[in-house]
Amino acid sequence: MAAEAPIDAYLGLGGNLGDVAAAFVEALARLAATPGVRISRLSSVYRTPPWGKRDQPDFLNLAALATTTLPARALLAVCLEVERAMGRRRAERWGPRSIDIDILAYGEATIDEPELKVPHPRLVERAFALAPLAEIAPGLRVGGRAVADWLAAAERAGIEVDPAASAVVRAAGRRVAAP
Ligand code: GSY
Repeated sequence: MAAEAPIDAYLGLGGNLGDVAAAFVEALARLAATPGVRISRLSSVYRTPPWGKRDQPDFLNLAALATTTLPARALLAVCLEVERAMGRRRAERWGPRSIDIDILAYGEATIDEPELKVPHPRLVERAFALAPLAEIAPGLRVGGRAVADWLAAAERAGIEVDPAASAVVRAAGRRVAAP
């Protein structure tokens, strides 16, 4: 079932195993090839210290605007299928992973279901998700506050744009992203 009008959904991609920039490129191409999903904006790629479990490699993170006619649950199923198709490895909670695709926001909807909580429940505490999201949607309101304001209040030590990974994804993004 399609949503009535296109919705601006914001996805957070992250990973810290293998060639993460290449994984982002593949994931974005798979998302963009999905009927009802258009990747219309991409942030830079950020190198970010691991959150939760500290003794693991730095992550790369980016945010993507997916303009979609899919309902939120169908979009979640697409994200999980892309992760599965890419053979995501994740042995432990908060541990290293090759690719992670989270729905950070689905328009301004609030969804609280066992399998899907939107906005992402830990978004406002996670500078690694806020920094890329603020680049493409600074005014997006989450919990009554703009993303840029959440980021300004967040601890963002060690979070930096990765120019090389950003260039790789930006070049590929020109092929998959449709404004
Ligand atoms: O869903 C988030 C996966 N993840 C990350 C991440 O993407 N970036 C950083 N910096 N730390 C993380 N810890 C987990 S779990």
